[in-house]
Amino acid sequence: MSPLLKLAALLLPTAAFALPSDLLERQEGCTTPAVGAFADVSEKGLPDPWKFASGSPVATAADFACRQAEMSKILQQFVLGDLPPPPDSLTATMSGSSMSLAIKVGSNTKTISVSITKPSGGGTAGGPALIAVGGASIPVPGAVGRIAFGNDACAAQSNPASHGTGWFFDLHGKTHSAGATLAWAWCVGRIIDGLEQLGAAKTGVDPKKLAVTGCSRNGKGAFMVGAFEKRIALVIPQESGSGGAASWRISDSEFAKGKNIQTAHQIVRENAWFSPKFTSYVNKTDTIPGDNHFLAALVAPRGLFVIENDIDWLGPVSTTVAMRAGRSVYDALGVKTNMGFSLVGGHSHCSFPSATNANLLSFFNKFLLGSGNANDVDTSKANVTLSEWIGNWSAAPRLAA
Ligand code: MCU
Repeated sequence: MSPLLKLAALLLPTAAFALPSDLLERQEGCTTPAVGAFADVSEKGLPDPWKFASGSPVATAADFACRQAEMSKILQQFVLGDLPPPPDSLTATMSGSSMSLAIKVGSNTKTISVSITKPSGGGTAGGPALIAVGGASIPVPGAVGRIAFGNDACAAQSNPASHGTGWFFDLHGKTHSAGATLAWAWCVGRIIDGLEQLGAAKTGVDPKKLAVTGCSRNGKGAFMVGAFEKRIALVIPQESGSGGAASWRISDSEFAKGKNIQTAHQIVRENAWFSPKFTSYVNKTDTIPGDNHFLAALVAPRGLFVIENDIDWLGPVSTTVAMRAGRSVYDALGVKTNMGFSLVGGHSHCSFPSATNANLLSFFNKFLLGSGNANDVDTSKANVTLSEWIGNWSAAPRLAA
């Protein structure tokens, strides 16, 4: 912790938390435990978004913003690894359709280039654009530009041993705790820094009108980018399954029932998507004081359209429960339709079903193109009992987003 944060923590009231002051951080107007300071729990159900780790209730919109800071840190501590602060310096230049970013962290430097297809008709104010994590497999309205994010170059996803490879790790060190999906969120943040620095007249893009998408492993990434990078207006994770829209706990429960479903204990043996810190929790996911409905709660109240499939491996029951739990958070914020959950099966992995076109378009229209309302979307036919998983939550407050 920086000396300034330490001083702030010392000066702030700590009564709500039974933690030593050096384990508290002042952030976004809140005093929250630091990453590393959260205790293990023993919770079969999904952790309650309406209760702080200290046990205090989340009663106001300001409380919820603070709980979001906690949820972010919990996921970092147990699953994702640490999200570093912005770099020490970043210099962006534009040449044709290519944006170059010279980035410095400590004594490490890296220059990367990003390809931008400018939106049509944006004028000097710029237009909306979709950041595609490794590519997009959804229909995109013509007026929306494209930004290609080469996520594998930022943090590799070949196998568990590829942790530490990529320009994120060149800047932060090979042993940095971030798993690939969180590293991608940091790298996308640098693309947005570049867009902001250059301005719409040069890039053609309005940085306040950004969406992110990706499918499957890159859908996990799109969800993480949206959850940890607040400058994204619309988040569209597609068929992210385990580690994305699915809940670790519910996937374990489905596995115990004999389903062919991806679990935490399998996923860390397959790839480097999550932090090495996660490994000690993959056989006891009920001790983590968070789960993946927190991802939706972190995107809230911004636009979120979660696309899933009925493929067993992705966990249709798990994604349906976790994302309905997420929608209940949006509901409490008075913006239920800002989040849609679309599980339409009967098609191959990452092929977009045309039956979903109109619902997806309603999200582009509302959050990027400024017209109309998002449709009220919950299309899953999975047979689930939400109360089994969130029945122990405190009564949701009514908060204005
Ligand atoms: C759903 O995303 C992954 C899945 O987590 C992996 O287990 C599997 O190997 O690959 C999926 C994927 O990325 O497919 C393209």
